[in-house]
Amino acid sequence: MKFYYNRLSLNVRRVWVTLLEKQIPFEPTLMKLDGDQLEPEFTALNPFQHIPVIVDDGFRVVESLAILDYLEAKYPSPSLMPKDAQAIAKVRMVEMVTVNELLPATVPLLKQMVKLDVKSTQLEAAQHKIATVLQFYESLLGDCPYFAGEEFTLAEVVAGTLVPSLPLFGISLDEYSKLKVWSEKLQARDSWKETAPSQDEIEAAMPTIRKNLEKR
Ligand SMILES: N[C@@H](CCC(=O)N[C@@H](CS)C(=O)NCC(=O)O)C(=O)O
Repeated sequence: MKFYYNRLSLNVRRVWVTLLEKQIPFEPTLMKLDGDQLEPEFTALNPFQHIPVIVDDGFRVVESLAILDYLEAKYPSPSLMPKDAQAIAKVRMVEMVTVNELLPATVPLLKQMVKLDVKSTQLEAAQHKIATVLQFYESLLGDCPYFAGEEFTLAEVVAGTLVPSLPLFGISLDEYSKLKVWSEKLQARDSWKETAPSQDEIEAAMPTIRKNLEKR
């Protein structure tokens, strides 16, 4: 299994954590996002010039959520997707809300962090959206340890590789007590520790992050 990755990419980290949780052996290819993604050889693999990409037995998969579904189907043990209809719906809701609501809402905060111009109305809208998502997660957790109940699933992998980073953008989790416990528990797992970027790595990547954000 070839895995095209970068330690600072949130879209990559959910795939990386899944590979580790499922103990799937893989061959990592580090991609520097200041140009490696534009090389013809990589563009042939992913015409959208994005990571993550995996190539398994010659079969190429792009789009992180599609990769997670592929890994779950091909390497079903340990299972990270429940069988019960409501539990499946909860996992998919959390995945999609993370990718479609929470992740885009972090962009204005990231821009502010790297000192790019952002309108205060955009910042307020982003903060409001993030609060709505966190409240949604908090009520979905209810009294269960994980989103779909007693079992750790892909919902944890997808939301749990973003939510613990929110304090870096100035968003406190203090108001969301259940989510905070959940987040701390995930960060104690070996797969989270192994894939967490260090402060030095974050600082070294800042110029590239800034350049990529200027385009958005
Ligand atoms: N929807 C895609 C998004 C992938 C994506 O945007 N990856 C970023 C890294 S987090 C990337 O490759 N950026 C390089 C670029 O835009 O040039 C997925 O979930 O895999």
